[in-house]
Amino acid sequence: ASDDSAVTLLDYGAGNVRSLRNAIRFLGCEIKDVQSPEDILNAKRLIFPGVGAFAPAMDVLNKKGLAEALCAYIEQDRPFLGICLGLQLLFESSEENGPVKGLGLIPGVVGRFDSSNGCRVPHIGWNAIKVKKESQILDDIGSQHVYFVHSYRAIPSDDNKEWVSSVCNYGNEFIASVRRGNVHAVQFHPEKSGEVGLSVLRRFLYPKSENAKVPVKGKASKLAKRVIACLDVRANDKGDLVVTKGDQYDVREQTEENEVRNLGKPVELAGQYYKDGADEVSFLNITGYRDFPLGDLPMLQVLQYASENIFVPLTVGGGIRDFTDGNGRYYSSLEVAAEYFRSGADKVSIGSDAVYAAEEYLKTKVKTGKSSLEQISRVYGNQAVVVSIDPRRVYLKDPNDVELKSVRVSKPGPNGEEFAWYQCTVNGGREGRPIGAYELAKAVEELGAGEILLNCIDCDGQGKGFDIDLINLISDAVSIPVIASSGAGSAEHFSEVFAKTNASAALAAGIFHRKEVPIQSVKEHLLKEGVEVRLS
Ligand code: 1PR
Repeated sequence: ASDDSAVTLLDYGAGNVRSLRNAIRFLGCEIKDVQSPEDILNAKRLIFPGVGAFAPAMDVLNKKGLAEALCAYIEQDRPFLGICLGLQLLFESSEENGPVKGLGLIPGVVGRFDSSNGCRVPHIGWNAIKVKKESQILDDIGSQHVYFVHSYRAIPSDDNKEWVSSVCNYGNEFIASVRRGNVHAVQFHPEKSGEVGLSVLRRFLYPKSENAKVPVKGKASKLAKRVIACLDVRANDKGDLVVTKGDQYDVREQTEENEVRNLGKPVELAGQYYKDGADEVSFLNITGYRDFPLGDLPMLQVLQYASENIFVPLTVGGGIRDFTDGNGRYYSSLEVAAEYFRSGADKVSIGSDAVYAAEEYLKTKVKTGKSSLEQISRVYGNQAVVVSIDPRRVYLKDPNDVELKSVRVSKPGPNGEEFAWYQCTVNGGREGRPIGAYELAKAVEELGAGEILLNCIDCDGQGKGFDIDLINLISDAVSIPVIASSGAGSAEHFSEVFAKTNASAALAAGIFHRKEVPIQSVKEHLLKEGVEVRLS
């Protein structure tokens, strides 16, 4: 690519910007990284993806002299695109661990979403936005949904109205984008917003190729319910990484050879799900609990290849914990997560290690800050950390038989039991632990989880529908988003889970792998049932 197609990226090293790099390269641009304030002043086009928290970001900008260069660049009305925190930093200040002073270019204070009005925080997922004025990069966005992930937001006011180019609704109205001349910033993630997001980036990167036109007017939508495709990945007996799928977590065929069930190649299948309209794709490295994932390079390669062509969020789980390898080299869970992020993950998912951390926390009532969950959440933000729960139903005749939270089940157990508690397991469901899914969910929320992936071993692979009792128990217990998982057998199961519970997303594996129900038909069914969904 010629120098003309180069874009300057201000990556101050606080987290994962691989997704954005992938998207820029996919669109044919070369990337120059900012090393010094001069690089900002010499940029032809500058993209500023904010990651991490407000205060440390401002700190780095100030210490490296970048804040001043950034303000000068913007004051000169040169082509600029801020993303997420890259929008928030333009404001006067933020309440995030603050008040903390921002760059002060736009009047207003960035505040936290209010979870007291029933909105789950972080705000994670897809909304349509309302374009307020001709804004060039958003001109063909119309009522298509874009992907947000944040806990803080700026709100429109008389003082900043000359800047506000679009707004969105989550509890209250907040600023989805700003624009003045050549300076743009968006609260959503264009690099994770599928084709529509790529088109926003393209309009910024190639302004001349797009004729100015009258914006397609859309209106802000409710947060869409997400449909997530999940790929359980492991090596088969020949050593090839395959997408597998269990019945109640047993992934071996019921044949004489007892081989690992093989449902396809991870990169191919994930790419297909992106094209089919999955709102997110998750990879679970299901033998991560016993095989160290950094030794498992193919898994990192899967992630690298998949992320080059998938422009919706990618979550990766399996094996996130502290580890000492055969040579005595110690790896912290933070290093494992960092490697996943570097390879293209937008979020990581922690299973077993979160159970141990929650047990410890409930026992001591002390947050040590040392668990993988706490450390990763502190460095990358809680929106980047999912806790995956693998509970198994334990029926009870009398709810007083256990001290853990139980529920009255909608279908009685095999011996007519009317109650059950949900026991957490570790190591791929192999070991039951003395903690319930309810207790775990509340504890991990306090320890810094941003989202819960709620499986159910009893329902996994059965195609009989999600465990509504369990999903209600957990989604009512926490104020972070809950992803319902395990048991989807038809499009109706998705509308059922959204009608009967407050789940923010529903995940399925088997029906998608076996091509029984296409993702698109799940979306169309949900739309027919009046559920807000993103259609790609
Ligand atoms: O404990 O941090 O190493 O993480 C291991 C991760 O791997 C956990 O997230 C755990 O859920 C997952 N895992 C471990 N063993 C298995 C297994 O199946 N043997 N898979 C496993 C979990 C459940 C879902 C599945 C849904 C939907 N699989 O991922 O995709 O149940 O399936 P369905 O739609 O076909 O019913 P750690």
